[in-house]
Amino acid sequence: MSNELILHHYATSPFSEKIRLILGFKGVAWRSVTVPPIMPKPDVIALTGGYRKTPFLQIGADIYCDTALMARVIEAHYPEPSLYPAEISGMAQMLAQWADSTLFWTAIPYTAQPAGLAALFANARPEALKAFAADRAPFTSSMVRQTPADATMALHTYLGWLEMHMADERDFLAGGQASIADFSTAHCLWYVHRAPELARIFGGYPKLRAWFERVRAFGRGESTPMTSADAIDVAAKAKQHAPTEVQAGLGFSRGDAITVMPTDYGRDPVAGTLVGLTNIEVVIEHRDERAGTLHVHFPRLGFQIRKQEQAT
Ligand SMILES: N[C@@H](CCC(=O)N[C@@H](CS)C(=O)NCC(=O)O)C(=O)O
Repeated sequence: MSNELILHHYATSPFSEKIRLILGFKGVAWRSVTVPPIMPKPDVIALTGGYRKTPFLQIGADIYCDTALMARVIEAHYPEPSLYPAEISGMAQMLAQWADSTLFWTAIPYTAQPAGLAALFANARPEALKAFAADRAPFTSSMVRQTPADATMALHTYLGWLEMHMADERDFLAGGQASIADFSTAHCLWYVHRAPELARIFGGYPKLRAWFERVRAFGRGESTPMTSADAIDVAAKAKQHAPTEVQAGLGFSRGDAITVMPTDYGRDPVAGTLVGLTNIEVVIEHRDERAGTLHVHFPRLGFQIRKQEQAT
């Protein structure tokens, strides 16, 4: 079926865990394509046109990059239960943005301490570890990495804030109902949890621990494996794309040759022809020999758009 959700991800990726838990929350069946955690990723690039981050979502010949947009797309296809309940949606999205950036970039360096690396890469060969480090160095070169001391202090601070926030016995972070805030926060803590020695940091935060178990209980939905070659074939055989619009007054016109680039890290510009632009998403058309004509969607927020002649 060409409208099935195909998640391109790998098991140890925290942002992938965010989407897997959302699919569990929604009770959705999905197809699972495992992507390489480091470059080269020829089948990923064939579909995304150059975006290398993990995960991304494919529906036919539409490719959705970045979990902020993927969550919205999943919500549009499966509205219930909502990730954005009306009365808490503003707070939930602000919390989610904080978690996906600040909390995530505290959990990662906290877990990169020797005890964390020993647990997370227990079965990795030394060459694989070296290749991973070499891959991630340029990927995060635009950032100041926290030292273990910085990250431990910051993580304690943030866990303390979250614990205080739950002092009113709320079940979920933005209120009585689950929302996007819970999934954005949970994937960061999930990553730390995978390193048992470092996960002891959660000991002093009982309400947060109980909340984490509530979110984990949503599960990950029902998935069936698919090869990347089959996913490319699905794209090539798709007959149409999701409808898009280029709204007036947003600085660009349909057909412009543009690049789209994340503004935080992994700043690889993706080039294509503009086919969709709103305050929510920017969509480019990209052609690939194997996958055919794809529409690659990015969130507007957190991405820079430039006309190709301006891009350097
Ligand atoms: N803002 C992105 C962040 C995604 C991200 O940083 N993913 C990590 C893995 S969890 C990544 O791409 N690592 C490098 C890679 O997989 O090639 C999102 O929400 O999807």
